[in-house]
Amino acid sequence: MLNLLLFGPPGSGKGTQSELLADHYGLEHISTGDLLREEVAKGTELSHDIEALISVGKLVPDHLILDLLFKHINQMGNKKGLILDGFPRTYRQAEELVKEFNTRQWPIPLLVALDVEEEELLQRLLERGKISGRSDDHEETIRGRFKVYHEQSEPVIQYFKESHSPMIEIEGVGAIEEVTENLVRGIDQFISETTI
Ligand code: B4P
Repeated sequence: MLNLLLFGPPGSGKGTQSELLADHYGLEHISTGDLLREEVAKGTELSHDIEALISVGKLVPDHLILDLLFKHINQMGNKKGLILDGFPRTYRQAEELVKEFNTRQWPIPLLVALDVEEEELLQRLLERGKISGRSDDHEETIRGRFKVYHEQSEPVIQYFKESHSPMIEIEGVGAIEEVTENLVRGIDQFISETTI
């Protein structure tokens, strides 16, 4: 079983690259952002609270995302592995993820960190905002999402270091296909050095 986590700041290409990598390795792609947007679209009890948080660039509470994600995973059939996109986004989510995967006796996912500088991220998200219709793709919210990333999501890297969990960093700038090639090269090298 191969499990991957695509990690990086907003707009770093987590969603874009996760889809391509899911095809390449035959993995199940799960985006927590998409799960939340589906929840909002369903108009469930939680929709209003979720949308209120997303639209100002804040993270939804850990217990909510953990519940949503593991319910989704439980409903899946047998898979070759998972690619998680946008999760974990806090230290606590990382701890719970490792705990849960250990309980299931699944390999701890390889964290793949995409490295892209902030000015490029801002341009990409402003560009996406022209067509996405997403409530969080405008400048003020994007800047707020960068702050949330530094304060709440970067500690995930610290958790992976402390727990000696597998991690690689990949340059995320360049044409989409070039970034995919960099990712495949890094992941293949990890696979060749590990018994999965
Ligand atoms: P996400 O949906 O995960 O949004 P994102 O970080 O903006 O997306 P991503 O990095 O995937 O960017 P993409 O590939 O699309 O989260 C949205 C919100 O949901 C969060 O702010 C939070 O409120 C909530 N949430 C989600 N998960 C959560 C969790 N675990 N806990 C709590 N809250 C959570 O790329 C962006 C753009 O760049 C696209 O237009 C793409 O075409 C373009 N692009 C990609 N690669 C490119 C390249 N190489 N060159 C040029 N453009 C490129």
